[in-house]
Amino acid sequence: MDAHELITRNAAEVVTEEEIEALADDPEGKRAYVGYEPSGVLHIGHMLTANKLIDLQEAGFEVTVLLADVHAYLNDKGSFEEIRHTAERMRDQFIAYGLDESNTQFVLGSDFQLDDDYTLDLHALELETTLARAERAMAEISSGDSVKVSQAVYPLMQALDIPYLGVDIAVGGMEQRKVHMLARDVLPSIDREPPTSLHTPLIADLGTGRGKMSSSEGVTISMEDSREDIESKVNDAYCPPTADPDPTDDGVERDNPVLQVFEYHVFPRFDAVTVERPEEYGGNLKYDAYDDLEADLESGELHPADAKGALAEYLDRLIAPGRQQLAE
Ligand code: IYR
Repeated sequence: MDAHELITRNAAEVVTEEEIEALADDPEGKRAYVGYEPSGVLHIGHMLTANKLIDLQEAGFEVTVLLADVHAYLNDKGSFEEIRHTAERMRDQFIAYGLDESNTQFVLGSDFQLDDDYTLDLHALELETTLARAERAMAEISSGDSVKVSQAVYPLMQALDIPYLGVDIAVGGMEQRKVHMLARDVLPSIDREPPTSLHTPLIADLGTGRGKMSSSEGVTISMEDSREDIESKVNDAYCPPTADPDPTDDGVERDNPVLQVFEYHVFPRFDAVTVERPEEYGGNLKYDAYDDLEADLESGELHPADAKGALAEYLDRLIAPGRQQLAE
């Protein structure tokens, strides 16, 4: 797979395509980053952007993981002390998950976000941005219903992180896109380049196929799940045998989260996937590419129960190093 394919595979959006092409032409020494609010335990949502960082490392990029402690604090995720503690645990889990340690720089937000220059640049961005724009940027990120001043500062700090970390690409889930668009608009006002960004898709809730999977609501998979936890969550997952025939009772279209997890988590990390089946049901199936598995599920050749069995097995392999590390 060439650098451009590695960089863009499974991305929901890149901004802009021309900028990504230029980076793909010469990835050596370029740097990409994702920021994570340290809260709770590493889960499948974090793992999706981590997969993209692994792709970027393979393409020749260097990687920064921002453990955004100040952002977590501004987003009401606990005391500074608790957040710091979680950040340390997350760092170890990212390495266990498969980020190349020799090529990953972990940075705590508070290591640079409290410096004088950063603070003054932040105030300059505050002057450039309306409250309404900041609020819109935070629509899919902020916790809690009422808008606090801290949530208006948050996206401006996220924008400023990009030049301060000296990165060439900002990576995030689609819920981060409005912050990155804000960054493109406001950073030139302080003589900084508009940043290039790459967004990963949002995966539906495992249990219902609706909305997006997160640690706070619905069913998710975390780096602390036991094999039994994974098996039972995957077993109960929404997985219609064919493409959703009709939008459901409430008119909200559903995705197939089992297929999504195969596409965005399993195939990027394994060369091939074997679905084990007893001989009497046709024997094992081996897939080199996601599309073939999807086609078989939709044609009925592959039964959802067999697909789920394989999914639990591969998820368990991805998560086992994190679980083991936790036990140490
Ligand atoms: N907004 C992210 C956390 C975050 C991301 C980046 I990229 C930053 O520079 C700072 C914070 C979240 O929702 O987890």
